[in-house]
Amino acid sequence: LPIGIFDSGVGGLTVLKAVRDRLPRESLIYLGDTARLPYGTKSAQTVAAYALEASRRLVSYGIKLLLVADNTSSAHALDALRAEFPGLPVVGVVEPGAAAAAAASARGRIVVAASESTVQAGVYPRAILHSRPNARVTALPCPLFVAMVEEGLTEGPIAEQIARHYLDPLFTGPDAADCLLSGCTHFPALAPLFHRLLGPEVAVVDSATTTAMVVEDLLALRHLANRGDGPVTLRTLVTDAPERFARVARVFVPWTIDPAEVELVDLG
Ligand code: DGN
Repeated sequence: LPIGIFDSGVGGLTVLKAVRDRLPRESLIYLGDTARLPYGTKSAQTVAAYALEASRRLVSYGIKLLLVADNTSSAHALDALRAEFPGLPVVGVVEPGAAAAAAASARGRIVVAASESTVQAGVYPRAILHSRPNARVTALPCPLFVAMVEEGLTEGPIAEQIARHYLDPLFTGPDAADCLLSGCTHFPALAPLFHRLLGPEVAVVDSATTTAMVVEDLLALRHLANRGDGPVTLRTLVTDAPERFARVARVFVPWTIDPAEVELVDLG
């Protein structure tokens, strides 16, 4: 069976890429709920309801593990998803991302850049403090980064100005933070810009790689890893606008997605 990867849209491809790199023998099925994005500005209840609906569809195709690549859904819907699908391993991106930041930060001054809804949930500070109790964590809503990345503005004067608007207040002065965690699927695309603006002293981390490691460990633990050498498949489903999905995907993954191969599904 494949691993099911759920996201609110296209940004979850950053997580899909990390899983593909780490687990090249696993088949994957990705569902991006492009009809209802963005989740990042919606209420906890709405996000949880959407995530449940989309995940039910993924589960109906037959999957061995559900990976919630969307930070906002990981923040609001993980418990509901685990209750809905008992026996199915469900992995989110918040815990792995928090672990990566807790490990990478020199002095424990951590900024988590995320969607408004993820920040409101308070999940990242909680998870980071769990593994590093004396850390000082600021969760920072950065909604403009999402549109910026989808427009392909990952470098240049506009991107730089917006990044400075969000980050300068927290990364300057004697009390400056020393670690920036991307708590949103889109922000790894901005890592080169973050590195350039913040300098070598600041660790820039995201959850994609650590999430792929958690998936690998869990598959091994449950004896679910694919040992055969049969064909490896990648299916991509969206709830709206396959052409836009394929076009915007270029910001997130180095391979080309043929819009004709992106399947349109109706969750209604
Ligand atoms: N995929 C969302 C997240 O990781 O929070 C970002 C996009 C959005 O819904 N704003």
